[in-house]
Amino acid sequence: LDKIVLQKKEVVALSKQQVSIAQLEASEYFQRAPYSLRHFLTDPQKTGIIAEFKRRSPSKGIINDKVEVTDVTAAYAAAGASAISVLTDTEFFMGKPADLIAARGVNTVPLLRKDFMIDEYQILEAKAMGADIILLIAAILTPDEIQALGSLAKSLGMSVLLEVHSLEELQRSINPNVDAIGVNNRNLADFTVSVETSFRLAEHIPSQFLKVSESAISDVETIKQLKQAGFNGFLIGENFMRQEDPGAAMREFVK
Ligand code: IGP
Repeated sequence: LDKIVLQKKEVVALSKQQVSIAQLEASEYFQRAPYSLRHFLTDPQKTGIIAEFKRRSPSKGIINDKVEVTDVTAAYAAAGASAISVLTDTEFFMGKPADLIAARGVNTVPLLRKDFMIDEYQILEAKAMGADIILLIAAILTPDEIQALGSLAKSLGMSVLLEVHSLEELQRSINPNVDAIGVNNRNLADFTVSVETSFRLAEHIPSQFLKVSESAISDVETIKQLKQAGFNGFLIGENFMRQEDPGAAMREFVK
């Protein structure tokens, strides 16, 4: 994680030199009113699934580098995704801002900019890319940073997903700018996974926040149990992406 944050600081510094805030604010998507994560996650016509486009991960290496972001995300939405997550990190996940921009062009569901947000500039970038939701990872941010980044995102009309992996992270990081708490079943420090993490933390999440369970979800039975535990959202990446046709995999999964 330290390595990712250091690399991210370099990327942000470079981007700031290349694209001014005025340029971000002038971009086509910056003025659009974002879709609400809450609205789509609580829509009974949708699945609650936040389907992810992820070509590679540090833990698994290449997952799928043969598919197009527009095809896959449009198929996810058609299969009932409540939202779509697109990795924009290049170094570790083989994603790019252009992937999110392309996904925006073909989708009318909320899009999550899945990246390691450490600077307010990245929130403005996310808005310019057409994102509706930003991710704040408690493991790499201080409570003050989470508050400030969340407050900027809210002022832009975006939804905020706060990712936690432990009770301690949850309690120190939670604040009113957050819309949804994402319990990451994957420990980002050692990559071990356990859905128990979600069941353990569920009762500690105050009811005004949406509850999202993230990572290592591969069967419908788990989703049923998570729903019973009060979860509204289910972030699924690899289970779909490792298939030749991720959209068809999601269709099969929800039918
Ligand atoms: C998806 P999975 O196991 O379904 O592919 O997990 C998502 O939760 C995972 O990609 C993720 C992630 C992150 C990636 C969760 N938090 C933070 C990058 C950064």
